[in-house]
Parts: sequence; C-alpha cells; structure tokens
Amino acid sequence: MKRYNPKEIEPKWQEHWEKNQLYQISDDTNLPKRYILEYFPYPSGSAMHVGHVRNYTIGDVVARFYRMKGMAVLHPMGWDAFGLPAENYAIMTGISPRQAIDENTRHFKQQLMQMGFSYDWSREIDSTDPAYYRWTQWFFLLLFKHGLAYQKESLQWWCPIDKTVLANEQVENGKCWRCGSDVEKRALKQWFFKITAYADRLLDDLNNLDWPEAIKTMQRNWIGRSNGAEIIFNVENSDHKIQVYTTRPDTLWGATFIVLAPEHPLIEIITTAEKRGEVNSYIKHSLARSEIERQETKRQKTGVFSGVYAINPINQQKIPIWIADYVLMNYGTGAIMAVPAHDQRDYDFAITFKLPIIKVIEPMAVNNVTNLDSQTNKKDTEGNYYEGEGKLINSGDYSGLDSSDGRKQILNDLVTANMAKETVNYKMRDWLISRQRYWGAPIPIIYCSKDGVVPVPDKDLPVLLPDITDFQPRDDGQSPLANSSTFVNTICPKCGEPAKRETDTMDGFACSSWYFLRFADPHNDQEPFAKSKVDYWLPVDDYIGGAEHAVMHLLYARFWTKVMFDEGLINFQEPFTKLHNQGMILAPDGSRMSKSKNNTIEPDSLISQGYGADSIRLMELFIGPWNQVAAWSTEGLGGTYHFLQRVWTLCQEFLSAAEINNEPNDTDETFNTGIQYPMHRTIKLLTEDLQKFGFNTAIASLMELVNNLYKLKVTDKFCHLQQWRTAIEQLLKLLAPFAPFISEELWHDLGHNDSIHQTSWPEWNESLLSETSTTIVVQINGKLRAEMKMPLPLNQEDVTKAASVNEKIVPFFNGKTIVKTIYVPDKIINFVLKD
Ligand code: ANZ
Repeated sequence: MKRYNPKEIEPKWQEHWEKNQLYQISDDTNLPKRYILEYFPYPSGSAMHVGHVRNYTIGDVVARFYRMKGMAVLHPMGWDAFGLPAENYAIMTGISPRQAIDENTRHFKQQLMQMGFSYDWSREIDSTDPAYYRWTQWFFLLLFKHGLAYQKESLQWWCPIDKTVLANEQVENGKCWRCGSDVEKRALKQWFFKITAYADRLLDDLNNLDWPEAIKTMQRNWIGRSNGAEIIFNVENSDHKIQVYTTRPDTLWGATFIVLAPEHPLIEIITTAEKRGEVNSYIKHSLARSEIERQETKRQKTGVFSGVYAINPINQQKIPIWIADYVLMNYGTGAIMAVPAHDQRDYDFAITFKLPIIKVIEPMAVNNVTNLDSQTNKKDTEGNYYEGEGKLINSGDYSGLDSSDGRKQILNDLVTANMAKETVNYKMRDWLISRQRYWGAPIPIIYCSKDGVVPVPDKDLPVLLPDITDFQPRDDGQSPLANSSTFVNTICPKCGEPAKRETDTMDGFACSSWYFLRFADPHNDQEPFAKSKVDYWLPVDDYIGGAEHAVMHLLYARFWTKVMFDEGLINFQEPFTKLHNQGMILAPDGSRMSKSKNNTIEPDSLISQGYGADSIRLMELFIGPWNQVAAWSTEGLGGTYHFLQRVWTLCQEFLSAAEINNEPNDTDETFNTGIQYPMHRTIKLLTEDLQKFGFNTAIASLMELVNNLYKLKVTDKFCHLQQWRTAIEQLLKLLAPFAPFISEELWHDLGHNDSIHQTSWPEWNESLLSETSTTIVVQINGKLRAEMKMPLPLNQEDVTKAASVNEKIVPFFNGKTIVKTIYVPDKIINFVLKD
C-alpha cells in the first residue's frame, strides 16, 4: 500500500498548482465576489514562525472554502517592504536595503508557498517597487491638492538612536516603538496628513463596522471626541483674556484657580516682574519632561504662581493664575479652569499648593456610599473630589439644578454675554508622515526660491529613490537623501530655474494605506487602479490580522479610503467590512515567541522532520478557537498528523478493496442510510462552522466523521463500493481547505485528473439528517425499568403516554400516585411514585 509521505507529495503539488496558476482569479467574472485578505507582511530577515502561519492559514482556509462554494475569491499577497529594519540592516552590513528586501521576500514567499497557501501570485505587489510607490506619491499629491497634506514647524518626537521623527502613536511610554530608546523633542519642519479633518466621520462610521468591539473602542478613544466649551477669563487689570477649555461649565462656581501650560504664549506677557525668574526656571524644567510623564496622575504635582489673577466670568471672583505642566499646550486651549473639588488632578494640585477647594456638585446617590467628604475632611487625599454628576450647590442662582441642566444654563448665559462658545476637541492629532530616512517613498515636492513649495507634476512621477551607498542618518535632522546632490538638485516645474527636492521620505504607513485597493488592479500603469475593478472587488470582506494595528494602519486606511471616496475614485467609504483578529500562538512554555528569546518554532523545521504543511495547518486551527491565544504543542501536531494518516489509510484500503471486489453490492438501503447520515451531518456542520470561523470545531467534526467511517468499514469491509466512493470523495472535499496537499493526492489516487480545489463544495440533504428514532429509558424512582424505541421528533406528552401504557411499567403504578415526572428530552423519563 502506498505510504503517506508529505515530503514527497507536498512539493509536487505546490509546483503543479503554481505551473497551472490554479489560484489566479480573473476580473471579468459574473460570480459573486469575496475578497479575503491578510495584512501584507514586512519581509523581515527572520523566518516566519508558526504564529505568523496561523494568520495566513485562517485566510487560506476561508479562501479555499468560498472558492469551492462557487465564489470569485480574491486572495492576494504582497510586501510592505519600506521601513527601518532593512535600512538599519544596510547600515550594519553594507548590504543595500533593495538587496536585503529582495532576498527576504524570496525566502518569505517560498515559506508561504510550501504551506500551500492559495494566493493569486500574479497580483503580487511590493510597496518599494517604483511602479507601486509612484501611486503612493500620486496620493500624496491628491492630499496636497486638497490641503490635506501640509507642512508645519513643530516640536516633534525624535528618536536619537534611529535618528528619525516618530508619530505620536510610535512613542510608547516615552520610548521609541522600534528600538526602545528614550525619545526627545525637536523643532522640525514636517509634513502632516490632516486626518483630523475626518475625525467625525472616522468616529461615526465605526458604528457600521463588523469589527471586534475592542478595536472599535481603541479607535474611539484614540480619536477622543470631547464636547465642551471655551470660556473666557479676563486677566485682572489688563486687556488680556485667557480662554480655557472645559467639559464641565456646570462646575464654574468651583473654579478656584487657572492653570496655563508652560508653553502658553500669554505667560511671557502677563507674569509679574517679581515672579519672572521663578516662572522661567519652572518652564525650562518642565519642557524637558515627556507628555506621558506630564499626564501621569500619580506624579507629585509641580507648578508656579504667575503673580497675576483672573476674573471668573460667572461671579466676578478673583482667582490666581498658575503655570503647571499637567496642562498640555496641544490640547484644548492649553489653559484650564481648575475645579479641585471635582477633578482629581486639580485636587492634587490644590492640596500641594494649599489652594481653596469649593464643592459645587452634590452627588445624587441616596445610599451612603459616596466618595465625597470634602467639606469636613479636606486634607485626606482619598475620595475628596467627586467627578460625577449631581445637584449644583454653592452656585448662586444655579444652585439646585441638575448638573446637566446647570451645564446648559451656565453655558447659555455665558454665550449670551460673549464670554464662551461651544467647541469640540479631539485627542487625535494630524498624522506626521515625514521620515528623515532613506528607505521610503520620496515625498514628491520641490522647493523653489521663487515659487516656494511646488508639487511634482503627475507626469514626472515617480520621484525615484536613488541608489546610494551611505545610508547613515544625519545628525542635522535631514535624511541621507540630502547627501545625494543628483537627487537634491532639480529644476522647478513652474519656472524652470534650479530648485531642490524634498529629501524626507514618507512613513511606511502611507504605502499600506491603499495596498488593498491595488490588488484589484495591480499592473495598471495609467492610474492607481481602475474604478470598475475596485468597485467590483472591494471592500475587503474578511480582513485577517493581529490587533496590534488598531490605531495606526486600520485608522489610516480608513482615512485614505474616505478621501478617495470624496474624490470619486471609489464608491465605498469603508475599506474592511469584517475584521478578524486572530489569537497569538505562544511558545510551548506559554511565553511569547520571539527571535531574541530564541524560542521560535518555524514551519520549515517541522516540515523537514516529516510532519508536512497539512498537519501544521490543521494544528494551527485545531489548537483552540482561532481568536484565542494558544501555546504551540508538538505533541498536538503528532495528533493532527495521525489524523491525516488515518484518512490516507482509509482511502488506500478502499482503493485496494475496489481493485479486488468486482461485484459491488450497492443496493442496500440500510447501509446507505448508515453512511449518509454522518456524512451529511458533517457537511452541514462544516459549512456552518466555516461561515463563522469555527475552525477547531470543524476539524473535530471531520475527525469524528473519520472515526464513524472506520466503524462502518469494520462491518461493511467496503462491500458497498459506490457508496464508499461517494463518501470518501466528500470527505476529501471537506478536508481540502484545511489540508490541500493530501486531499489533492488522494483525489488523484481515486482516479480524478482535475484538481480537487476546483471542484465544488458538497451539499447536504436535510432530509437525511433527521435520525428517525431513538431509545427512551423509563425509570421508576430513578431505577431503570424499561426501554422504548420511539420515532423522532418527540415531546414530553407523547413519551409520558407511551411509558404509562408500557407493559413493563404498568405494574409499578399499582396503588401508587405519581408525585413528579422528570423528562430529559429524547433520553429519559423518570416517574417519582408514592404509596
Ligand atoms: C474644568 C473641569 C471641572 C474639568 C471638572 C473636568 C472636571 P476631556 O474629556 O479629556 O476632553 N483640560 C482641558 N484642557 C486641558 C489641557 N490642555 N491639559 C490638561 N487638561 C485639560 O477633558 C477635558 C477636561 O480636561 C477639561 O474640563 C479640563 O478640566 C481638562 F469637574 O475643566 B475640565
């Protein structure tokens, strides 16, 4: 009998599929479409491990399933290949990023292919290919045309090790997301994308997305819409005004001081001569602190008095103006009214500097559990501020109102007096895209001494990234491209005079903000994509990847999509209909797999040990629910291998039996029902499971099916050849999305010449699914007294009737009363009797 040897069959089929372009999908089809996409990977030097494999396996199983269901499936792959690692590697080794990326890509692709993933490789894209980034530059110019790409001098996070500017979201706890070193602030002129112009739409449209709630919440918090008001406080004895941003105008009577951020421009103007020295030295100190540190609630509050007072517009009270770094310049107006009785930070500050605390909100809670006791116990730092809603007190005529009504009335009155206006603030900042690095798409801008900032005309795109040899970042904040005079020096497209090119490159997230559209039309050299193709394939139906992209890629891609919609380039506003975050695979000891810990498990080594991609694929999904974390287990892999071995043996035994048996007995109806019931049940379960990503339960059903077929084999010995053939063929089709190699091999062994992956998914026959009868156990006082075979479906009434006339049961009722009847549907009926 032919042995199961994955090492032999897997490379053979992989080559065959590739040669026959089995998974290529054409655009002109009338079929319903399904676009299944996994995040396109960064082709890093380290090999892909079983954690990455899980991500692609999920996408592949779904893609194969829908293909067999008769849909036109777009399942493409490409490379997000710009970025720092290749450049840092180049600096270390002298190997150019181009060469390093090409090598990595080759290896990565070979790994994906050996796993049997069914990508349409004719659509492969590479973000570092000029044919691709030409359009990334084109989009930059589109944004520029609409004022959505602009330049601004501002203090920027600067990583002194990577020597580059970082976006807000790339700074984690004051450290560079990539190299982990402390970041600092530098004043630089930078390019930004105005994502804030889309804040409301990005927020509101989240409601219509079928995405994990956790990701939607992260985006909501990141955008951070805050509805509030700007209130004007006059500075005492001067014409100057301070605008504060507050979400709680209802607490205005409790404002006991004003706080300005240390960067606030008014400080220099209003501070008294006497206080100037102290104030300047405080400002100098606080500017060295990171924003994260400044917002840390547990940190001891610091600050300094300006020597000047402001007038509270609601009651003309005089309150001191302080300077403190817990107020940030780039949020709201950079100034606040401090209400220590109702805001923790203000409370801590008031305690530190012995400033008055006036309670103006009384919690409505009727029970005794309130966290407020501030009037009697001011010095206690526990629970002395109350941030919730309640009734206004100590608030003049407004006292007695509910805080929400008070908020409206106070604001109304101030607006009428021209002392306030309603405003909305967002936590989200514009997206900083300038990178002072080589390995990125050049920003298509030219600086001319006469015409200023001039966009590169479309016809001159792409602005090619030149081949250079010195990738060392420069200390002056310019990219290594500034070293290349042939790149820098150009001609102004407007006046024809000598001009200079922008030397910054774009953040890699720009390239990944539209790649999913390019897959619909990857070779178009006239436009980024044909609208008709994108409108057919997009939006992506299933986008599969880890949750780590929640606020960067997934927000940027939504932003670009909306810009394109507004421009009329596409007819949809959201790129990813359904988002699926897969659970991570951990090392067998439960720790995170990483190259640095040297605990990664790579498919290559498992394959060379003889397991085969098929059993790895099964294991990736059988290990637990697809969206939950699981620790890798090589014993488990032995289990899925064993399962495939059983499928193999069953088929080979069937084939041997078919060879000897010339007189098939195919007319036996009882056998037919026996084999069809488990078969059709499994078809139904699998179809439903695959639609809802129930991969592990689907595999369990397949295993159970194989067990059932083995049982039938013992009694039937493959007598009913035709029925066995049908069953085995259906089994192989059900297995095909999970284990594409073995199913293809066995399919051919069964005598087929076509590919199993181009056959259609089996249908089930509902009428075969109902088991026709079942055995009911009848108990008297919990003891088994009879068994009855009864036709399905059943209800309690019928079962009770049948049991009470059963000849074995009737004698028990003699002279007794039934005090209780317990019915376990379709299984047990128990009568509790009493004398
Ligand atoms: C008075 C007040 C009373 C406040 C009260 C809160 C509670 P969100 O929801 O995050 O927008 N704030 C305003 N600008 C600030 C800045 N630049 N730096 C630090 N804090 C700032 O929060 C808005 C609230 O955060 C504002 O409302 C203000 O404090 C503070 F019982 O004003 B509030």
